[in-house]
Amino acid sequence: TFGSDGAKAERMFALMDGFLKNDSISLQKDILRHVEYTVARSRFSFDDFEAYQALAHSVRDRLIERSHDTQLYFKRKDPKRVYFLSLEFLMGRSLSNSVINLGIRDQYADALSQLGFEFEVLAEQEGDAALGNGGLARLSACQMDSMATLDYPAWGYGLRYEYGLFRQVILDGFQHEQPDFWLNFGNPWETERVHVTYPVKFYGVVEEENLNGEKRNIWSPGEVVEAVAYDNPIPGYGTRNTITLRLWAGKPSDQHDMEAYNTGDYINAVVSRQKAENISSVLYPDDRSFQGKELRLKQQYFFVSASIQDIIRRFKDGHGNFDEFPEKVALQLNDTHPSLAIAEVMRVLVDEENLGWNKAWDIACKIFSFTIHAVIAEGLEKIPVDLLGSLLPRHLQIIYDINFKFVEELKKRIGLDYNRLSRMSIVEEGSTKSIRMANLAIVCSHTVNGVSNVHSELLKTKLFKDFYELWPEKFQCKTNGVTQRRWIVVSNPSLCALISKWLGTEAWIRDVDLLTGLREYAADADLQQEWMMVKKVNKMRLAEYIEAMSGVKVSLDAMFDVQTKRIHEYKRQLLNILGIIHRYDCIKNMEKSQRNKVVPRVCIIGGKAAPGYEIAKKIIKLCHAVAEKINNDDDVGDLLKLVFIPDYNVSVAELVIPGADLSQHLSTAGHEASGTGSMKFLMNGCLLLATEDGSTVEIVEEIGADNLFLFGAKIDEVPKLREEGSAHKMSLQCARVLRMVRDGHFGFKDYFESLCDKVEGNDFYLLGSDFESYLEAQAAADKAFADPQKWTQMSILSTAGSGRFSSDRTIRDYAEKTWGVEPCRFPSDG
Ligand code: Z15
Repeated sequence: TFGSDGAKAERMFALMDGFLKNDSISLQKDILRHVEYTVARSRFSFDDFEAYQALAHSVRDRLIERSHDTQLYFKRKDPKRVYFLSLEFLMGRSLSNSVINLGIRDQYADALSQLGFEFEVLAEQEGDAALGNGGLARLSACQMDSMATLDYPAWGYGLRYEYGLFRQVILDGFQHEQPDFWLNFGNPWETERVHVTYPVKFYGVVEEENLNGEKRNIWSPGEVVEAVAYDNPIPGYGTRNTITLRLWAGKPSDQHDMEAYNTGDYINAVVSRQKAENISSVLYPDDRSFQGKELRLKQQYFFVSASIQDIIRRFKDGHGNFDEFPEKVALQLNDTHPSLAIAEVMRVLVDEENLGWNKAWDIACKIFSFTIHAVIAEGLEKIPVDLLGSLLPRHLQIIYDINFKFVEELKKRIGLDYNRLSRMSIVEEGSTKSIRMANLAIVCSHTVNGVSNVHSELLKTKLFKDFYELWPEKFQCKTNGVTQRRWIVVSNPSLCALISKWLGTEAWIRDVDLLTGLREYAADADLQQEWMMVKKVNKMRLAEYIEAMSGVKVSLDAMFDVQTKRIHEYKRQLLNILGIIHRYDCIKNMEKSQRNKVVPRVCIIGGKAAPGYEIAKKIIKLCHAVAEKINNDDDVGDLLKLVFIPDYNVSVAELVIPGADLSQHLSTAGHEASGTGSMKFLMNGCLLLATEDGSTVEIVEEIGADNLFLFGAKIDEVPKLREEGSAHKMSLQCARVLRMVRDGHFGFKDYFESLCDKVEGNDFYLLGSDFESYLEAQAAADKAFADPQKWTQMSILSTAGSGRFSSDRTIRDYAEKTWGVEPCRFPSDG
């Protein structure tokens, strides 16, 4: 197989030492070699950060080895591959996750301790890769872990932002944003692929040409930017398979702006080359609000175009005929953000591969599937036609053509129902004519899915009712899940050990349904004792962190009550804060002799507000103002503390979630598509206090309504409550706490006025009407916490019932029912 190069290949093979070894001495040698030659420090003098870098590079070597094996194996077997396209991936740290998935964490820990280092301490040196905002982005990361672990021949594709999600800094209780220049000290996990580059074109004009009697559309771009691949290995657990997350960065192209050089404007030409790098420079920090900005559209097309070129190149390497394309390629669109991929595939197949429209469309319709994360129509992306037409003139034409043919077809199916036709059209007419990206994605995808049962139903009955009636068979549900590798094994090692001990196996790390085995011991006094100990240890870690961050000392006997997620009105952090004010008010007004009956609480809130989201920023300030008052009130002491954890991100979550007793998921029913934070808390034996929204409905099915604290209006009650208006349904208690805020009890009364107005005005998110029920659920939680046996049993049953919420289940479901891909496992698990 080496042809004339056989001799050369043999020689090279003889020079290889075989696979890297994982015994203590080999690991130590490797780490020190990297200290000396990669980090370029003397092995007699290096600090923790340099030790981390060397350590990471030694892990990277092992990952690269496995990636090579995996890719060669995939190439030989040539299975159908799935390509997961997402503009956001929240990977967090990689070190611990990698060594655990490689199965060599303990070996590394031993090797390091002999060198005088502690693995955990070095792991803390790593910064987060925060190339995403919130739930959608962390979901992508969890799903990558599951695709690798389940041996699917999968690739992730995204954008290599130089600035990840902003760092949140709190000054005087106000959020400030600081840039996250995360590549500052290098990124040991990625590999730059200097020859995996593609030109990506923008602007310019399209001209129709007549080539031998055939009409062809020729796009002459006005700007070309080069996309360079950066590969990030994703190791599976309990398998040698290691797949790739390929992220694209913008680099100036030699074709970039030839004109400028020719006209002698050398300096400006060089400066303008720099602009190419801007495309991938910064992540948009807005969770679910689109703005129609040109740079954002450029980012979307840039990563889509490079990915499609890469996928087609891989296909052509071994296949000559595009008829086979749908048997070899599945493309998953993570929300509408990558949906220009549809127009791009059509452009390549029609304009460059000359397949003809009908054949190209037939192929496109067989390869795409589409996940919707949005809940409300306002959350859907609409691209102004002017913007699209200037940036991507040929794509706009293609989308018009797709729409023309779709609408013609639709007329045949439903007749001339113009209202419905205009609702379903990909093109929205109106003051600003625009492209409805979700409609485009639905028209072309063979499968469209929501992310929880209730969300999927909502898509069928409300948001995309017209499409559901036309194509009922396209609509599926794929309830989200999270990976137990990161959210138990990496982040909660003590719980991990305890579970394995009681189940007598570690098999649940790959086969999470085995967790149900804990149910039979839920009432066992010994397990309960050990379970409480684990929680205590995790609370201790969290308490230390809280003290270091905020100076507040908290009692380990208190219930640790956590709400951490992006700040959004619909997530109702404000309801939580109003509840805390109420609790404070009750303690203040209580007879001193009664205070020993109060269940002590540490209320923990964390999350980022989008930089332009004023109300969310006010909520953060209110939280700090209330905390200031409560935490310094000697009357209250340990009975109530409120702390805001700044800069909530993946690695902070890994610390906070295992230490939580109770977690709150307060979205107004019908607004949270799924929610994935709740699943992480559930896995860690944390009890939920929640509305019956998104995936919570399914959590109740798994663990039973008596193992969590539900409250509030149900999804179908919400519209009626809104109609009724607010005046009569606001509870007295709610009015009272709002009064306190308005009266300046916590200072800044003018600043908080608009928050109070919202609740006392039309109260769209129904804080007023849910308040009483919320307080009842809180009281039930207090009561349960006062009975440690009962609480611990509920906690064990939460973990035991969390199996359904593993991303392994979700991914297997996608693979079998949506993508039609099968596992392709490298033989040997070494
Ligand atoms: C995002 O994080 C989510 C939805 C969106 O439309 C955007 Cl733009 C970002 C979240 C949902 O709000 C959350 O309920 C869901 O669990 C998550 O996506 C993953 O599906």
